[in-house]
Amino acid sequence: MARPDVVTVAAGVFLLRGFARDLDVALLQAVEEVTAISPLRHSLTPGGQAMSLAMSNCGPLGWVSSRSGYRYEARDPMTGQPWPAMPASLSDLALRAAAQAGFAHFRPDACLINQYAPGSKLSLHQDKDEADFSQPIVSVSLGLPAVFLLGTTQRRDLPQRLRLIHGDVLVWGGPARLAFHGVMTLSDGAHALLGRRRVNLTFRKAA
Ligand code: MD3
Ligand code: FE
Repeated sequence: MARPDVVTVAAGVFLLRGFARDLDVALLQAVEEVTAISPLRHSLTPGGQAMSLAMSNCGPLGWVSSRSGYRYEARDPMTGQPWPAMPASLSDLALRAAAQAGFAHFRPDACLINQYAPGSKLSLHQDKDEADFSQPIVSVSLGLPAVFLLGTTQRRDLPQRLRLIHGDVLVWGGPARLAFHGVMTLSDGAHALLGRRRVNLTFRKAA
């Protein structure tokens, strides 16, 4: 039975409204420290297109996209150096959010930072580059609101829409771990702290 402040959006998908809001300044500062070392960049898809969103990573492993495919790497291909360490403020938040949603002892080894400018989007996909699908994923939304698309494990099923705002945290696992999902084209706007962008932190146990 989920906690009263956890909304079950679908089987295995838990919404923690505003869970990260009080931490926003510290989270943004942590993101800035990471991206000063491993800058946000528009990676290429295997098809050779630059992604509309800009990404970086912190932690032992980072998710990388290039002409040769998708994979986790211990080093940033842009700098040749290991990814910056995951700040404790980030890993603690992910651990607490996962526990609140019923997933005890979540120790992410990868934090993907996605930055969306107005006009950026993320097409419907599954997260399946990780070793153990019994591990949940934690997603933290900061800045401009976004509409998430929440599908099922079958691409043909019509996804439901979910509006996420600054400070919202989504945890999914179990039957939803391999659900198709995406982010609709970001509308223009200005957020008081982040300005004209949305930043999403995705915490995963990749290895
Ligand atoms: C999965 N990023 O980088 S997770 C990704 O907003 C990615 O940038 C999202 O998907 C982003 O791979 C954050 C979005 C998400 C939302 C709901 C889901 C994934 C979901 C529901 C079920 C399964
Ligand atoms: Fe994803």
